[in-house]
Amino acid sequence: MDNKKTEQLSSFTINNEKTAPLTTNQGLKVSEDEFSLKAGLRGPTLMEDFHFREKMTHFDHERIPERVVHARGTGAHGIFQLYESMVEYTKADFLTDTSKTTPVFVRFSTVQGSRGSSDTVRDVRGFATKFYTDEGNFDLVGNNMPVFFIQDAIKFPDFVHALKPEPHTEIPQGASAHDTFWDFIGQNHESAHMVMWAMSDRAIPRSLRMMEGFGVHTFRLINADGEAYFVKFHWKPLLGVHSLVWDEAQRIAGKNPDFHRQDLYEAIEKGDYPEWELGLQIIPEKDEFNFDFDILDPTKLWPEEQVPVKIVGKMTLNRNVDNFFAETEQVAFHPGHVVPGIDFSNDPLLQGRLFSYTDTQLSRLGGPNFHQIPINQPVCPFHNNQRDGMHQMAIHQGQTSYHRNGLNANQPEPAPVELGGYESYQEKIEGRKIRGRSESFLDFYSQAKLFYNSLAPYEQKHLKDAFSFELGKCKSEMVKNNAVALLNHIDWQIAEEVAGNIGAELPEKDLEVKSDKKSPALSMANTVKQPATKCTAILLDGEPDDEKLTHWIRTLAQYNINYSIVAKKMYKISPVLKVTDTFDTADSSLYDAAILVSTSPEVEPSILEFIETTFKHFKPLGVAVEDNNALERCRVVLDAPGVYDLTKADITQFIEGIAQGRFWERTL
Ligand code: HDE
Repeated sequence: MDNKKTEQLSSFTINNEKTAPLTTNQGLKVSEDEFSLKAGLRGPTLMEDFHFREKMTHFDHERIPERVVHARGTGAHGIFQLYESMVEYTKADFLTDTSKTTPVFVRFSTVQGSRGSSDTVRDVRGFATKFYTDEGNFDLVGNNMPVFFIQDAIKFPDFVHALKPEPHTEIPQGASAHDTFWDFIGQNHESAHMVMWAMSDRAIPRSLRMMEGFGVHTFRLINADGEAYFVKFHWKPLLGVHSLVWDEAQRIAGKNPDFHRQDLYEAIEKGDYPEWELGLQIIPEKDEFNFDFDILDPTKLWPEEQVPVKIVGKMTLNRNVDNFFAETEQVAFHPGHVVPGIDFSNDPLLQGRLFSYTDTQLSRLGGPNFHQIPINQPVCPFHNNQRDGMHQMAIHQGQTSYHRNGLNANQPEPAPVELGGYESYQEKIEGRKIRGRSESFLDFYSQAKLFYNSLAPYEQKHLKDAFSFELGKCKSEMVKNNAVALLNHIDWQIAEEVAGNIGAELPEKDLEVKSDKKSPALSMANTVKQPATKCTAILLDGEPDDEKLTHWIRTLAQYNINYSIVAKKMYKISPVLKVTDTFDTADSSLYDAAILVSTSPEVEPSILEFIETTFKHFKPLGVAVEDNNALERCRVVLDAPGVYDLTKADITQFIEGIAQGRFWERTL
């Protein structure tokens, strides 16, 4: 189990649940904490009030700078278990010893918005994992999309400035639907592939538990004989990959901005531990140039049909944090945190990241000792001659703090490679010092087309709608026309449709890349479909039939489906059944499905919108109503796919509908 990390985290805990006197930070017991020291009961507060000053000074400094990007996030602890040894490819201990269980901490995030922004905005999701291995921390700092917007790290500040709220207005929050972002995209066609992912349903995940993760860059694995392989890392969720629909995502952003964070927290509290399998795509060094793309280019993926994903282990998130700030906010990831057997490639985006992540912590976490914060400490011992600095927590003992010392027998001493010392891969490098881009990085459109070709028709429609929405929010004609011009290199039909929707110039024909290649793994249409851990609302209008309701609830529970009983007011239906939400507090967007039970001759008007949006968002709907006309008023078609008349159909048919998730074939 992850005991080592758990023990380490609890080594400096202060538990307010224990009975203890209130003291100052110097340990002085405080006798009065509600009134400041004054000259007379109605007089001015005195400077002398050291307790007031200490309390207020600490409060004034409670916030630290949020992350420049990925500020909005949530995290959890867990474990990683290897299925089979990867000794053929790597000497990394946690990837070769199947008897080991490695503690992990994962932080999921959005990219654009600030710390308080909504969870369900259209954005890339960060998926950063810290493996606390016995050989040191390995951080897999990835995203839920397999490619990135730019090819060279030097463009990252420009890209992020364009993506973030615009500098003159600080608008918009948590959205890329604005001029500077699309201006950047129109001017930088290397973003073509990634912007297709960002406009796809992948950018509005149903749950953090239902997203894939990707290391994005090409890394290296090195085995004990010093042989190297190129590798890409994948996380595959056991619950499948599922998304929201755009209208629903926008509603949730208002109804429950903490939707994803709450979903993850509650699933873990309930024991529905989310799981992902770790997959590796491996290319032997000799095959480096055998592909029609450059494997060092971070705007390219390796199609799974060409380079299969080898499933090697499983990660389970099984413990929520005790304190959000101490753990989730202070965790510091870094793609440069590697262990023996894992090394870098020359991907110019990765190379730049290797600088940025330590640098950013200096201002965010206030100095060079952030590795001493409990969440960041490795579980194996760490010793070196680094000393002092802001917030030094350790008391280093002894006289020497320099390497090659005689006074302390040269301790701590570098470890030879045979004893686990890290050795960089001795790649042969030749070349001229040059600022430039390799020609092999210049095909911007083929994989964008591959992605589009691989999507199901409804996914393609959502993608075109997303482009039309985002560009429709832009004000500059030039920005819109340039973005359409980029789309036109990928697919004329997308460009034409989007141009028509947003009033942009109609693009010239025949500039698109010609290819009908597909990679089925890129579509979410064939993902795992199952009902467990989803959530249904049961709407009560009038007195329900207790027996039937109990039967439904028991069956839902058998399939591990969550439910809320929703009515006009909260009340106890029976000793075991309780209404937990009202028509005011609940909203259809917060559920995967709904059942309407109406025993009154006319359905309560406040439910109508709930039912209408459930249907409009393609979700399963069970109905047991007296007044079928009411359904028509909600624009629900009773014989439409995914609508179940529960006066006739069995609840298990509705549950199959929950497993299916969405009924895209419904037309309004
Ligand atoms: Fe990051 N990125 N990034 N990034 N990134 C940060 O580090 C950066 C990139 C990713 O939950 C920052 O601690 C540069 C790709 C995640 O704490 C910063 C470049 C991928 C997280 C930074 C990239 C990522 C970050 C901000 C281009 C997917 C959140 C605060 C060269 C593979 C980690 C921080 C967490 C965070 C720099 C591009 C993923 C500023 C310079 C590509 C998941 O250092």
